[in-house]
Amino acid sequence: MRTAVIVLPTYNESKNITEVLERIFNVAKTIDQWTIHVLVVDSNSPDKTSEIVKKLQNKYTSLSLLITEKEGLGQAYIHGFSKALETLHPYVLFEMDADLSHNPNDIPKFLKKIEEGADFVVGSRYILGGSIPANWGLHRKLFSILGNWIVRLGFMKLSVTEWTNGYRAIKSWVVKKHLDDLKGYTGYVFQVALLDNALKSGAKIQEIPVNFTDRVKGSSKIDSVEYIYQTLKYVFLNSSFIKFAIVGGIGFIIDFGISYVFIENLKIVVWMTTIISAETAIISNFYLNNQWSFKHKRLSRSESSLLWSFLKFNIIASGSLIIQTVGMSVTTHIFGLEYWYLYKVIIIIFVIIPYSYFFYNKLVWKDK
Ligand SMILES: Nc1nc2c(ncn2[C@@H]2O[C@H](COP(=O)(O)OP(=O)(O)OP(=O)(O)O)[C@@H](O)[C@H]2O)c(=O)[nH]1
Ligand SMILES: [Mg+2]
Repeated sequence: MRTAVIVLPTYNESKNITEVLERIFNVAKTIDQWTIHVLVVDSNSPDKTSEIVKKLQNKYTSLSLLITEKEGLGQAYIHGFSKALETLHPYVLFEMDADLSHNPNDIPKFLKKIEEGADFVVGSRYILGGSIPANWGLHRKLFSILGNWIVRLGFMKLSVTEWTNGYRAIKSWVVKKHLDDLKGYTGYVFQVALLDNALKSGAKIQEIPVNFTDRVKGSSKIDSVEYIYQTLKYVFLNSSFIKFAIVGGIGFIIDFGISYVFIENLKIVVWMTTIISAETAIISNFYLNNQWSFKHKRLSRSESSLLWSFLKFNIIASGSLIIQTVGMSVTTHIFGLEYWYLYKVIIIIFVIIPYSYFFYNKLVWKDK
């Protein structure tokens, strides 16, 4: 029988811990094919959550406790995952809040997805059937919805609707592979970092709908301002899409710079200038994207297909040029020349960038 370990981080959850454990173990009784074990990771809660857990260990044999320093949610998960992997050899690790916001009755649905082949199951509040609490105030709703959209767009990974909710089932190999990379993410941003790492390593992600209920007892530990800052910082530093856009910007400067010097100072003919400047920008874009934007899918030098990939890159880039030429001709023909720069910016942002990002991912730096 396979083992699933539910890692339950707690900080001052003395009012919730008894009920959440009771509900988890009640559900566990109904699951035949899996052994369910719970590991509570308590960050030395002043309200003595750990004392309650110790007493409950007499009642539940599959209940472990790890007491850590108070270093944030991410650190609690890192310690909990490490301990679970070392001592319990699970096939699957669960993340779950201890404040009853996550319904233990959903556990079998997560396991079913794992059985069907998923590596990483996300409990999503934003797919059909999922929900955030109706009684949340407008700012809390906006904070949650917009936050998730910013991450989705920042990574240009629209297929994953939920980045921040910590109700997940993850195969052990995924966690093992990334535990060292995640050590720097001590707070709630750990959740975004773990999912991003899993996606980059080619883990198969599946979502199931979950209804998130507001905590009734105890208080929230989240520091919203710090959380927003850490999340935006993470997305900015780790998004292939943002890096790809920056590389495109560098390419533009190279193209423009060479054209300027060649035409203005060296008096070289325009057609030759354009070939040299555009191709230099393409080479720079290819190199920087390979080394930086798509480094998790980097094409190795020894690969005989490197040249072929570069050729495909050139074809896609030529496509951009054609789209831009046609787009500019059409828009200026219809609306006149007055605002040509506006049309150019719109075409680049809404057509060229998505087009090239899509095809580079599909044809050059293919998803694993
Ligand atoms: N071990 C440990 N657990 C933590 C820490 N911070 C938060 N938690 C736990 O992580 C889970 C989620 O934290 P919450 O404060 O409920 O955060 P939230 O769910 O985003 O916000 P609310 O539900 O509105 O309170 C809860 O079980 C907390 O007890 C920490 O530093 N250490
Ligand atoms: Mg909560």
